[in-house]
Amino acid sequence: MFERFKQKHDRTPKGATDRVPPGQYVTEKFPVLQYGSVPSYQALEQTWDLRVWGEIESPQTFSFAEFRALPAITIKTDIHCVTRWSKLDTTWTGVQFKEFLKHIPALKPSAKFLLAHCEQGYTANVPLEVMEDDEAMLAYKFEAQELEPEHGFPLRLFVPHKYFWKSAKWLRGLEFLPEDKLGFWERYGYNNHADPWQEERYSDE
Ligand SMILES: Nc1nc2c(c(=O)[nH]1)N[C@H]1C(S)=C(S)[C@@H](COP(=O)(O)O)O[C@H]1N2
Ligand SMILES: [Mo]
Repeated sequence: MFERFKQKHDRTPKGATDRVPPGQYVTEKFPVLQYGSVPSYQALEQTWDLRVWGEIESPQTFSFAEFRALPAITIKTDIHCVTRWSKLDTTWTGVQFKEFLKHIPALKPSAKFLLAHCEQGYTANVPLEVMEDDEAMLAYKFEAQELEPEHGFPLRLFVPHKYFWKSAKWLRGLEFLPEDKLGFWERYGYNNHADPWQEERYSDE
């Protein structure tokens, strides 16, 4: 019994157990996971933009340059994938979601949920309440480098307090909704709340 406990915990860096949610193991690697293929872009100013619409005074579109001109922050935090890997002390740069809201038309009082729209139709839903978190952001750098294409270049949602599928890669749109609407994995049986500390992995749990 003790041996099994020890083996399990030996894979975790010293002092980090309180940072590893139940059922997760720590990896130094950065696994790549997605449904579909990795998009590639030629000239971002022509081929990429970010649209915001829904429960907002008027829709808005950011070009690549406009988006990158927004004030950015860098944070260090841990990420947790539902496939059981966690990665500690990852550094991300981007626009904090709370800050982003200051640069778009006012949300209507009816705006309660966010649906992220990505290339190839991938979606992920998050309550706006969760996006108010200090660490929730629209991220474009990992460890001070531009995101790799397979990790979401040129922009991904970043919601580290939820399982990582909510951190939608290749972001193209943000839709503000009055009611929750399930995203891609949420429709396929994953838990809508997706809190790693509660082990909310699947919807029937
Ligand atoms: N657009 C898009 N974003 C996505 C996915 C996807 O299939 N498409 N997969 C999600 C899942 S299941 C995980 S675990 C993380 C993985 O991010 P990574 O490949 O950078 O580790 O991306 C999430 N974002
Ligand atoms: Mo995932």
